[in-house]
Amino acid sequence: MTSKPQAKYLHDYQPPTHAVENLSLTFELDPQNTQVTARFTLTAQSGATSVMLDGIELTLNSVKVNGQNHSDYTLHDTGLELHGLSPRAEIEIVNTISPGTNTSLEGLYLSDGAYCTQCEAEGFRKITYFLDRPDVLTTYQVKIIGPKEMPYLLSNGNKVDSGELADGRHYVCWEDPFKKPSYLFALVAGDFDVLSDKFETRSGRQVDLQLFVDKGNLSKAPHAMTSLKKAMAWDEARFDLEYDLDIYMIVAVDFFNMGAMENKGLNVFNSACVLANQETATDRDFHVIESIVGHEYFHNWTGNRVTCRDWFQLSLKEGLTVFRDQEFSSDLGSRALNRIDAVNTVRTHQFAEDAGPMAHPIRPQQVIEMNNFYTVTVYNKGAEVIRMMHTILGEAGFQKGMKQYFERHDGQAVTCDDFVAAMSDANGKDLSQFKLWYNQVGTPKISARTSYDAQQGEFTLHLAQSHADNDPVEAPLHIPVAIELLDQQGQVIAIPESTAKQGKVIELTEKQQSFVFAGLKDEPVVVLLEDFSAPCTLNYDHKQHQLLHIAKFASSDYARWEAIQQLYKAEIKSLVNTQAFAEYRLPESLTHALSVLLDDLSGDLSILAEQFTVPGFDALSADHNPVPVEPLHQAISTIEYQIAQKLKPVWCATYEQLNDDGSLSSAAVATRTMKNKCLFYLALVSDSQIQGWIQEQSESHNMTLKLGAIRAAVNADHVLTQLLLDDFDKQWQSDLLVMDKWFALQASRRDDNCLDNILSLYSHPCFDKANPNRVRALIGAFTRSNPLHFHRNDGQGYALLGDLIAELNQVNPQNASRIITPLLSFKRFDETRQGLMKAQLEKLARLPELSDDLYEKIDKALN
Ligand code: B3K
Ligand code: ZN
Repeated sequence: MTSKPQAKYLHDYQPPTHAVENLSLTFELDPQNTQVTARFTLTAQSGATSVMLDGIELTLNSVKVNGQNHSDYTLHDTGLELHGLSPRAEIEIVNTISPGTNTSLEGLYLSDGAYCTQCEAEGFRKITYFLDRPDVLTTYQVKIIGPKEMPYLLSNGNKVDSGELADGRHYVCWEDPFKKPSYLFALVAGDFDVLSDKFETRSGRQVDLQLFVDKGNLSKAPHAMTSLKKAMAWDEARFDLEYDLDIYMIVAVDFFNMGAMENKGLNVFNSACVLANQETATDRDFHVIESIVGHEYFHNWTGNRVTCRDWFQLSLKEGLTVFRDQEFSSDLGSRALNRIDAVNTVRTHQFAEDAGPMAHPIRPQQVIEMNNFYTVTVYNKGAEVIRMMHTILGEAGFQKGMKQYFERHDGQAVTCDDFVAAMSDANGKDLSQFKLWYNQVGTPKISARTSYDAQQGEFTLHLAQSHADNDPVEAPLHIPVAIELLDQQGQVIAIPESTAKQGKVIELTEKQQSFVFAGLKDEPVVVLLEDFSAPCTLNYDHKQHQLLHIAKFASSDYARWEAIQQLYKAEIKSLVNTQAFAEYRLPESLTHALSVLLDDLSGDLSILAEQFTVPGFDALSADHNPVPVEPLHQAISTIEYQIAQKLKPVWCATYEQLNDDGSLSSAAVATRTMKNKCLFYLALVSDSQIQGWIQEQSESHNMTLKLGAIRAAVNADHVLTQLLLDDFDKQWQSDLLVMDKWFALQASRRDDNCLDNILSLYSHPCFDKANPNRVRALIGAFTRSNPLHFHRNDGQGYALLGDLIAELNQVNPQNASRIITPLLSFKRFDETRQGLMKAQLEKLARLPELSDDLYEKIDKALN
């Protein structure tokens, strides 16, 4: 029986016993038997004579210290402990690894025959014995020896040598002049098509840009390259940050556990986050690619030049870099749309994490498996925390803080406290209360009450904040609350700077606080938590007429969208209560407001489409305890049907008017978004004309339109569904990334045959359980977009997921651990479902070789 995995604690942090001077690595590549030779000099920091080098699943061949064979060591399961070291010791270690059998996609592995690495967080220890921790920084020299069939042998930094070897192999040497931690190391070897370009930095340096893709995919590479150049220019313009090496490489591989990895000078990307042309990728894919390419590039400063002292500080680089990529997307595209997107992610997924067994602060205090903490909390709530600082300090103040941060910490491994200190010192602003955001757990709640004194013309806003039950922090948080006051005519009422910064932002710092607005003629309508200025839930009894007023008059697209969301939510909630689905009619006031929106197609059609997006099952389920699975689903469907039916003539007329020019301009993208929205509703009330539209649009050469049509059919369980899916399958079997869209569509089908269909797709020629993209497409889509079948009360949906997790436990622990999430929150469901979900978790808990990744989550959920 193996021992229980042990947690590591932030409060146990100890600085490293040794510093490392230059690491030289030689790789002799072989699928089963890659030899790694590591040479480095250790300098003891505090008189230590032993060092513990991390290493797992390695075969040790030899150890030398100061040129002599060294046998004074202890080999542990998790590392190599060298004893009897002089204060300065030259180490040489030779070990072997087997990339060809490494299915965990961590360390060195093969993706479709190409070698690649993934080291963050702790994958370097699967390559060689080393101080695999982010606060040990050193320069790297890498020599890669490989077969000639692999013309590209890549690593970080600059290429300094290459040549042929007598045995028919060849080699390439790389040097990275910037000190880096081991998690930023990368190696790639294979045969690729390459897209090359150049970027001239603001100071006039020429940077070579190279994008490596699987053979035959060159036509899908230009968008990622353009995105990279945009990101480089944007970081100079907005953050005054320039690229530092002479070369920047991106490699796309299909076997990858996440989106991408910011290895210094050599990013490795999931092919899904690189490859796109309009025939194979949707407008959404194009957007996501741009933002991820940006995100990884921005890490070069926020993450690589200044890195994390320890993994508990992950949000230092991730929260900040997500904030930066969100700003990039917002500056390049629509700010409101990007905000809506970010807010949806936080409210749907992060709030759920906050309310479940894996709830943790953005700076976790304890961790068993670090890979489990690349979460929506660390990333997206982390970005909200950075955004709040930006809101409090303003753009100029925030930039001053960033400058201070780089001046102090370039080349260092630091903490979240260091970041906040830089912000605070640069602005002379006390952020000590603000720092509580790094410790608090769960979603804070703001309750608002208002009163109006007609005689005095005074409007008072009473705010109270409270913590979630699972929050160890009790003291009040420093919360920026953005507001807007609208008069009866819909005009924005100016708020003096003394009450609200920039006329908008009030700072809530106490448990309860009241804010008075004087000199008013009538009672205003108040917009609260405008732009989602803090990651909190808001409790305020907005009346329907007030929400309609906001939806019509608020100055921001975001606030108008939010008001409509609240209106939908209120309808759904009351429908879940009454369950009078058959008799339900959309209220006239709401129907009218919606049809008025559709009258004007001259604005941003993407935002218009968002206004017609009814909140989904996952977003709404948080409002109920237990989650009323069937009624909630039926309530959403009923509202959607009503929107379709009551506005059918308007949807038809709108659909017929909309024509995009086939480009990727934001106007064309918006037109396609709106066209798809029309078809989504129209499919629910189909007639022969609409059927014709669906058929015709499904034949489009533009993937956004094609998929929009098929999705509409699948959602409506339209008669065309099977036919369209079969055609798609026939057309796209040679393109796995496109087939992922098809798998996701299949997984969202709600007909009775749904589960058998998913099981049969496991043997589809394009499906492969070892590939995270395929699993995410089929199973991720099933658990996310098919609540009715996933939460079937016969437990078969849970069993389908449980069985797959059991299979993946050993194959790919990270992926298994990612897809288990929906089972963890069993407490939110009725007793029957709770029992069934728990049974799956208990079954998994009994697996003979349960990975640490799964252990941590299951243990937290069950105990
Ligand atoms: N830093 C990587 C994620 C690493 C995940 C390790 N399990 C990508 C990113 O956030 O940019
Ligand atoms: Zn990142």
